[in-house]
Amino acid sequence: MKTFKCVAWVILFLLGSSNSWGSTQWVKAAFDKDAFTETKEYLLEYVPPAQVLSLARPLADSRLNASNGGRIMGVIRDALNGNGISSAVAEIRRFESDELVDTVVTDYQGRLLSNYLRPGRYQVTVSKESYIGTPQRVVWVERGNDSLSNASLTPPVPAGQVRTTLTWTHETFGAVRDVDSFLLIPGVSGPLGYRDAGSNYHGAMLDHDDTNWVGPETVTILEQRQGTYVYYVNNFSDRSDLQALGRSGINILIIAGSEIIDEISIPQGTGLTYEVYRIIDGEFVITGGYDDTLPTY
Ligand SMILES: [Ca+2]
Repeated sequence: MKTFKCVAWVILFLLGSSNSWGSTQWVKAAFDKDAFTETKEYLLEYVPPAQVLSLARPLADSRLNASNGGRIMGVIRDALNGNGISSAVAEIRRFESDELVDTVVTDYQGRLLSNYLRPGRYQVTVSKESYIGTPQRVVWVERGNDSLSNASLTPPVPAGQVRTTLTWTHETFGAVRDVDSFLLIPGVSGPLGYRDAGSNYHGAMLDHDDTNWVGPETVTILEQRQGTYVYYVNNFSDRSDLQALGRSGINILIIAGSEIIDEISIPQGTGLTYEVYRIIDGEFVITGGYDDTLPTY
């Protein structure tokens, strides 16, 4: 990140006429100093009274704006409690060349917003100290639009445990409001689901149930048993729309120790319930298919 040692004066102007100085918001700032031959534009986060929390980066390409570029936005949350993670770093690279074009730091609520980027395909990775970083995720940027890339981060998983995190998108993209995850456990008739969130259910736990878009929703197998586990997700809140689950941008990470052992996206299709994987006597099998016969209470 390029920094200035001194700034002669700062011009701040709000983005949009409806903004005011009474709340936290993103503002655009122009820095100017005699010693510098050009004026740079930065994004600042402003919290009254006049406290600048973070000074972000120079615009990747100041010729880009809403008329010829698009941005990547998202929220990064802790998989175990759903809280936003501040100061996580998202690196944005061109898909074709792997060139780093933007580096974004999340704000105190875990929100990220890139500079304007040329329309095209990008790879986004997110990292934060003491958490397992995300794998590269492909995001399409379109002219005049903000593309979404939400993610959850988890601390390393204790030895012998397996954690599955689920994130999705929000209403702007036609996503289901409340996606639920379920786990069938060997020798247990009813699945682990939202009814038992936060408690040890036959050696597994639904760490966090999100009911209002984005996620994360997280399941941890605390002690593996012989037999067959079945992990699946369900459209809880948009029951009349059998295509809604498949357009919810659902991303699933399976994590053991400090390794992401698989990443799965739910494809478009018809149904309320999608089976993601099974563990059969300790062996992972990615099954992947819509199956509305699976029990959801
Ligand atoms: Ca849920």
